[in-house]
This record gives sequence, C-alpha cells and structure tokens, in this order.
Amino acid sequence: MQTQLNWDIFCSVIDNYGDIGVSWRLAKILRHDFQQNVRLFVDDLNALHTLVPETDPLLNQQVIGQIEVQNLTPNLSARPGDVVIEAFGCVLPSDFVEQMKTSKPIWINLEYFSAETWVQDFHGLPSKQANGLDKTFFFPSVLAHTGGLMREADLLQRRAQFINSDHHAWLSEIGLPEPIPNSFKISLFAYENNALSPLFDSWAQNKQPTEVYLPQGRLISSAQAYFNQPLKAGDTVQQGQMRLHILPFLPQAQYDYLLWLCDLNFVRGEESLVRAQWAGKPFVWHIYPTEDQAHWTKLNAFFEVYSATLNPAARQALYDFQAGWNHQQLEHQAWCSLMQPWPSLTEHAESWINHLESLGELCANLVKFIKSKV
Ligand code: TRH
Repeated sequence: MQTQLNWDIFCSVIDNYGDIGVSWRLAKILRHDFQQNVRLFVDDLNALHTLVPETDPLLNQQVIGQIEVQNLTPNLSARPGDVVIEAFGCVLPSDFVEQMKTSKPIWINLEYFSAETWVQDFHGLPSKQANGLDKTFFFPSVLAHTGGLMREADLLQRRAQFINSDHHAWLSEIGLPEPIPNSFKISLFAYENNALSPLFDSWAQNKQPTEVYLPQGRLISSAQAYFNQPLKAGDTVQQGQMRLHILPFLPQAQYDYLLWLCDLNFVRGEESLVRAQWAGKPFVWHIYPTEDQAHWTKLNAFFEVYSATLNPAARQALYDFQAGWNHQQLEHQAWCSLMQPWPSLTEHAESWINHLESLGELCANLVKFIKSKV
C-alpha cells in the first residue's frame, strides 16, 4: 500500500501468550512488510517482555523495532489513529472510544482463529456499535473467504535457509547439544497434560534416538511428575532412547527455529498453531480448553479442513492421536499408528503451505480491506 496510515492495536492479556503473541506479530508485519505507522497498546508489558526481551516492563512508552509500545491503562489518553484494531474483542478505554466518535477511524475486531464454517459468513461484516460507529470482524482462518493466516514476507525464505544449513550457531546460542545423528526431533508446547507420561514411555522405546525439546512453561509439571525430579532450563534427562532437553522460554523470533528444527511439533492455543502450519512439519494441537467444551467443535472443524486431502490411514492416525492428546489419554498404539503413515503426514504438512498461500496472507488481506475503505 502506498498510503502510510496510523494504526492502533489494542491488546488485553487475559491469560498465557496468545493475545500478545498475535498482537505483536500483527504490529511487526504491518510495520516492516507494509511500512505502516503502528502503535501497540498492551496492558501487560511483562507478557510482551517474555516474547520480546527488548521490552522494558517499567516504561510506559517505548519504541521497539520501530513500533511504538504503550502501557494500556483504563485512563489512557491518546488520539485515535486512522485504523483501530482491538485484538479478540478487548475493551477499549472509554475516553479513546469517545474520541473515535469524532475522528471516525476504521475499527476492526481481530477475532480468534477458527475453521468453523460460520466465520465465512461473519468475516468482513460491519456491526453497528452503540456509539454509531461500525466495527468490522476480521477472522484468521484456513477457510476461503476469511482473513487467512499471518506470515512475514520473508518467512518461507528464512525457513528454507535454516533447514538447509547446519544449526550449530543457534543450538549453541541457546545452550543445546548437537542432536544425535539421525534422531527424531520433537518440540513440546502444550498445557499440563496427563498423556505426557505414556508418550514419554513410547519415545523411550523408539528404535530411533529421540530428542525432545521442552521450553519452560506449563507442561513442565507433567515432565517433572514423570521423572520425579524438579526440572529447569538447561537440564537434560534421559529415559531409554529419549533425551529430554528443558529450554528457556524462547523469544518469539526464535521459536520458529525450534519448529523448523523438529520433525514433529506439539503446539497449543492459537499463535503457535499458526506458526506450526507455516513450518510445514506435522504437528499436534493442544487446543485451549473452554468450560463449555466448545473447543472440541473448533478442534474438529480445523481437523476436517486440514486433513481433507490426507489418505484415510494417515487421517485416522492423526485424528486418534490428536484426540487422545486433548483428552489427555494416550496408549502406546496411538503413537505407533501415527508413525506408520509418517511419509504421508510430512508430505501433507509441506503441501499445506500451498493451501495457506492460496488464502492470501492476513495482513495483506487486512491492508487491502482498509485500502478499500479510505
Ligand atoms: O499461550 P497460549 O496458550 O495462548 C492461548 C491462546 O491464544 C488462546 O486462543 C487464548 O484464548 C488463551 O491463550 C488465553 O498459546 P499460543 O496462542 O500459541 O501463544 C503462545 C505464543 O508464545 C506464541 O506467539 C508462540 C510464543 N512462544 C515463544 O515465543 N517462545 C516459546 O518458547 C514458546 C514455546 C512459544
């Protein structure tokens, strides 16, 4: 887009890292790939600091990578830009909304990822607000006629470079030993999960040496229960053929390297699911569980789309394994069944990228939408 607009992104951190993970990536892509002026308002600078260590949690206002970051407080005083994006329907400060009545920015609610077909009907629809302004719903999804998924312009090129290089420099930077030659590599990012113990048993029995990478976080309690010892970043423990490495929680910019390094990635929530898809490697999604159990519908809707062109054996094996992981109950057989159609699963994960590309990239779609309104 030729026009340089002022974009305001609002993020309220509810839990975990998905809200800020998505908001920060959106800010970065709009700034660096589309040369837009971006302000990010976030109510938890510590969460941003975890993903982006350059963040100073004590500074109310700072510039990080050409993005203006401001502490979001209910009494925030700022003039609205040309575009206002609320991430996941977060509540905007009332003064700010008051000013929007006169400045009339384009107002977007960037919604949660979903592959349920109803999002096709709601994507891009304006909804009249009490203050008379329209708010438009924008849905990240893997379905046609939606927003698509976010991806940096150079991501696939960087991925290819990483995969085709040796990873010595990065591995030693984060204090990891060289993987055992011909080992099977797995990254683990999930909520607490009782199925980790039977899975560790399966990996311990693998014929191939198995390197497992677990960044510090909620799942570590399940790993500690299995090894019956406290575990911290830098620790490596072994059981049979499995070597488990505990990593620090990585800066967001480095998390992709881990996904690219591994043969299989366990991901969770929303943002890591998207990164796993762009990594082009098989993955298992631990969906964020909701009390009303609506997450099962969401999980199955995504699986339907993702697996539509997989052969029946691979599809069933992946379905069973992912369902078991989310139910927190896995038998050794589920792991063996997943490994049987492995070549189909890897081929499919790689070609899935073409499908994502066909949807258009989310920020490009968003910029196009905004351009049609200004
Ligand atoms: O942290 P999450 O569980 O976030 C979730 C989801 O967003 C969910 O939809 C929401 O409702 C819930 O929170 C409240 O998982 P997610 O979405 O994958 O976000 C994690 C972010 O952390 C993502 O940007 C990847 C990043 N990350 C790192 O930067 N370093 C790491 O080492 C790891 C493991 C992840």
